[in-house]
Amino acid sequence: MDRAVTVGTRRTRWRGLGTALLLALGAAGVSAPGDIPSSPPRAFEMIASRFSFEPETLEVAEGERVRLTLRSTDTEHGFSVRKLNLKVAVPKTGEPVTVEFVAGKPGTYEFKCSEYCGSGHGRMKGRIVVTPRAR
Ligand SMILES: [Cu+2]
Repeated sequence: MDRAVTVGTRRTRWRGLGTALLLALGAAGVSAPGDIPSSPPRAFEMIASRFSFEPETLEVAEGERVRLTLRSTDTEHGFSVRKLNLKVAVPKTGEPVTVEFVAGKPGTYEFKCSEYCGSGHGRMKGRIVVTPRAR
């Protein structure tokens, strides 16, 4: 994977279509059919440190494209969302890691640290809450 330094050039893009997820590394844009919005992604930043994520909860709207930038303040952590088939390492250098995804369906998507980081690793988790769009 590309290991450039800045957020803008280092990116893993994920697209979600309902429960079917496609991984497109380095894709230049989102052109998937269906209900993917063409608006720019909603950006969030998250700090990983022993033994929590800050913020612990992200709230996004159904179908919204999300760009999440993670940083570690201490050691190597990981960020994984099993229901979104998403997993990324968050290096101990503090270098930012950006993931993009679309949370297609309303619900709660738990995420957790996927890299053993010490005694509290097991409680290092949080959630993405996807709220339904008004229809
Ligand atoms: Cu951990």
